[in-house]
Amino acid sequence: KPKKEVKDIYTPFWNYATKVLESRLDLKPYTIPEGYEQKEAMVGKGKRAGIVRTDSYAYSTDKLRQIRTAHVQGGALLQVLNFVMMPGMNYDLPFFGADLVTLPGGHLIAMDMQPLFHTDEYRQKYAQPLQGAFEKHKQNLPWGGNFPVEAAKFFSPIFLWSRPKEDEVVETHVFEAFKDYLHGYLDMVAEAEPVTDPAKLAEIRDSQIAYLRYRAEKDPARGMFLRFYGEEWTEEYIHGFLFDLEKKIESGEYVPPV
Ligand code: DBV
Repeated sequence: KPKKEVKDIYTPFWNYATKVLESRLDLKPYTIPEGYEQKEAMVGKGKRAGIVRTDSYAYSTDKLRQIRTAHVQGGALLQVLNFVMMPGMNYDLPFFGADLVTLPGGHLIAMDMQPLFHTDEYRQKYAQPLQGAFEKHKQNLPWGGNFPVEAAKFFSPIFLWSRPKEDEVVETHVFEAFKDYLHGYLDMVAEAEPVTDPAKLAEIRDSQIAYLRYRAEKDPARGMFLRFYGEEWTEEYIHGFLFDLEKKIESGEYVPPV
């Protein structure tokens, strides 16, 4: 007897994002390490067995050092769209981050413009423009409750964090919020002017590195990737692709402006 049909929840999100990125940005290719563009593994036993597939996508632009997505498709077991945009170090832009996760028990939704600095001026520049969207969407996406305390310093005042139970909430309210946040972020990118002050550039560099180091070290997907694909693949995927800034600096492939 065939298994109950499981919806593919996040493909429409990524298809939408791809269209928007293509139409609003001048995209350049971004090399994904060989063997990491797509990965599959058989997971589970007997009737619960299934394939978990992870597809990776990446671009860059003049202002965005790396735009990248990991799309995990494991049917009823797990679905994830983790989509992050990382500005070049000569911009004080926040990071765009969407972590859309579907587990057997429900959904886990995180969307934010993760700030480099915690000043009123910075919030005015990069959170305020989306305050209205945040207020609107949080009515449909109530606060999802406890999350790691050490992560708090990386969030903005417009952090959407919710744990909806129903697929329908993801397909409607989460999708609408995703569209608003994506366009809101690209509006900020369009307006961003390069920073030239060496002291400011040094602050941006330190903040970007601290953030991405945290994300790599505390990646909540590490356990799952280890189980599916093994240690070697997982660590290379996390440090060599998902949060690759430090490796790119070490190898000289990315040269910070100071
Ligand atoms: N999270 C990632 C990447 C993923 C990913 C690269 C490619 O950063 C998936 C996959 N996140 C993922 C999975 C889980 C979570 C959970 C599979 C579930 C883990 C589990 O339950 O076993 C937001 N994501 C989480 C959690 C938080 C976030 C707070 C709960 C983890 C916990 O309670 O410890 N991710 C976190 C965050 C951003 C983000 C703050 C910023 C927008 O992307």
